[in-house]
Amino acid sequence: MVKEAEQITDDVAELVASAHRVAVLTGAGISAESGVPTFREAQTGLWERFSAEDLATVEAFENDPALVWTWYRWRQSLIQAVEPNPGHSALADWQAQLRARQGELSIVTQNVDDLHERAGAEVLGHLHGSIFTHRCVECAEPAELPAPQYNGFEPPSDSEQPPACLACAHGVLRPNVVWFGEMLPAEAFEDASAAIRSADLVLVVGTSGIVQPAASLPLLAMERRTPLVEVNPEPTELTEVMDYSLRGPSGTLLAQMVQASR
Ligand code: BJW
Repeated sequence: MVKEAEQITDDVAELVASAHRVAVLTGAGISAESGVPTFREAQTGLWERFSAEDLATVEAFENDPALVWTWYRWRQSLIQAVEPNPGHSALADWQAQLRARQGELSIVTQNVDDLHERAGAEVLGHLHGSIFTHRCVECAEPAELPAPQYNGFEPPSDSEQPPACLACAHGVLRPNVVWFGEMLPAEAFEDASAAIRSADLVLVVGTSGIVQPAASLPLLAMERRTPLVEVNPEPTELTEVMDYSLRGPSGTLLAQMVQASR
């Protein structure tokens, strides 16, 4: 039976206060309060006829490289234009506190942004890659690019072609993200599994729990009956396996949790 609450309850405060090894899986919702759209929101501008799921595929990039490339370059500029929010900061503070007591808080994120890092946290793994690095579709050679010249707050009216790879001259560049149908980085997935298996508290923050295999990671907590706590304003695909579901924005609820951990 899931216990739902709009603020942290005494039960959750006790779990937080006694936890020494915490594992946190984050999704797009933790960056929503910074102004980064989640994946279930309608797209705007050049992409208004497409869902994020239509665009985040190899097929979409092969069919219309400029459309998909520009989507990523524009999202990169948006992420660079926004700041971490109190949810990112709370996790960074809690991680620092636990480390000072020889504990650990491991952050595993599905997000391709760098807002956890910019809040001062160390991220154990980016399961779906990073929007800031690029590689050739043919030879996989990494490539350095200048920052995109878009205004992150207004989608551009024209698309641009992805640049050619200078290393092999056959392929074009793509973002180092994981599209549907592609494998997740093995090391990040294994590290995430190990962190969840060895945690004494697992938090699932701001994810719809729709996208596999990341959405199955929290289930590993059930092997040792480790308490599972969800932080999300809405019910998700994972709600029924949770011990507690806190219904509200992560900026508010994670700040309450870090207070309770002191
Ligand atoms: C707030 C908030 C606030 C709002 N505070 N919260 C098993 C069954 C069925 C299908 C599959 C399966 N296994 C694999 C698949 C296929 C597929 C899949 O999962 N499909 C589903 C659609 C069903 N998975 C894959 O293809 C994966 N690869 C794979 O499995 O490889 C093995 C394989 C290879 C070949 C053949 C077969 C298997 C790869 C998945 C890659 C996902 N990539 C993306 C794009 C990354 C690049 C980019 O950013 O563009 O990752 S898709 C997108 O979804 C992105 C996200 O990381 C990911 C998860 O989304 P997330 O974070 O949950 O966001 P939202 O928007 O869904 O939810 C936001 C939440 O925030 C909501 O709940 C809000 O309520 C909440 N919220 N405000 C807190 N203030």
